[in-house]
Amino acid sequence: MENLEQLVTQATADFTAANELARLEDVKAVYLGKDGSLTALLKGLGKLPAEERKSAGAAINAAKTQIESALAARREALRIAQLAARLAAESLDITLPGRGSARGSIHPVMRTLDRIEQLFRSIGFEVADGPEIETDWHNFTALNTPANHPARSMHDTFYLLDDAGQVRHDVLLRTHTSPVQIRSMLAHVEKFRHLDTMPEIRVICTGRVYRVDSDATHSPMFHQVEGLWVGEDVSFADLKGVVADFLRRFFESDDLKVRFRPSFFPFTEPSAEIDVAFMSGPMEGRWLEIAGCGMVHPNVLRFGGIDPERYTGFAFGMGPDRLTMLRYGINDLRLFFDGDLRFLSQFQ
Ligand code: 2U9
Repeated sequence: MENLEQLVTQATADFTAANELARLEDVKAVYLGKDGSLTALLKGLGKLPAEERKSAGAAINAAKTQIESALAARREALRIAQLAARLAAESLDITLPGRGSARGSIHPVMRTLDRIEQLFRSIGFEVADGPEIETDWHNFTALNTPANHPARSMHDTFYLLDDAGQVRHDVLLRTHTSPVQIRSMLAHVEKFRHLDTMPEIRVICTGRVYRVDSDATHSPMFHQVEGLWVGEDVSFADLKGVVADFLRRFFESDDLKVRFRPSFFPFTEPSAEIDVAFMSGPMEGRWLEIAGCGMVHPNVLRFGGIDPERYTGFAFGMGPDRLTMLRYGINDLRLFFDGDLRFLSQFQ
């Protein structure tokens, strides 16, 4: 019996000495485990004379109960201590001031697009948009781009794949916003089919376009703005006036020089490249290529459902990414697409 009391005392002391739950489980095995001392005592009962067995069994079981409750008490104490330590370590100071939420800002290229749309709306243009996944017909055929033209190759254009992973040559990521103009012409003609003379088309479209190209000055996704004006007496002189006036207003520079250099595009004839020169500032006196333009090719008018014998039109296209770089003095196109807040937050 004395042994049993000692055992209980020793077990309780050992439990108290265990400072972690894992250690406590090890100590428990020493007393209550398969090879533990209490288990051994219980097993030894069979060897006792029958008259001693009952009282010895009762005493061992009483000791076992005491050890088990000492273990449970220690377990609970350790659990509470552990919880207290966690609460202390992970405590929140709810009196600290909040971090606040940062204000977002409009992306510089989107600012340019908004500004361009606003300037053209002010002279009676509508703003149209259309799908970024286009048909080969709307993107190339209707724009008078011949079947063997390099722009149609997979080196230059992203084509979509079919379910079997094969390239589909009839669906692509639009390479310019021109298909939106084709859609605008077709919709306009349809809308005014009942009239003898259709009202003028004056439309610009802005949006994302895609080409297989990537370096410091080319991104596989970039933005375009295109304009189209079709009517009965629309001339190259109108084109020059509209574009030069737009550029002077866009750059807020009345003395901006604008020149038109002959060029070639499949969708316009005649065609021109547009250059500008600033009369002051860091770019003073340097001619910079800024846009392209021309009179809409008769084939393109026809694809748009318009009679080229009766109507003429001009079109122009420009890159708002480049316009934004010039307006804000940005030298690397990739800054627009990196998502670096140190750059973007300068346009609050
Ligand atoms: C239709 C008919 C004609 C749009 C045009 C250009 C010339 C041009 C470039 C400027 C910078 C593309 O982003 S860029 O590299 N664009 O030079 N775009 S004429 O001509 C059209 C459009 C639609 C129906």
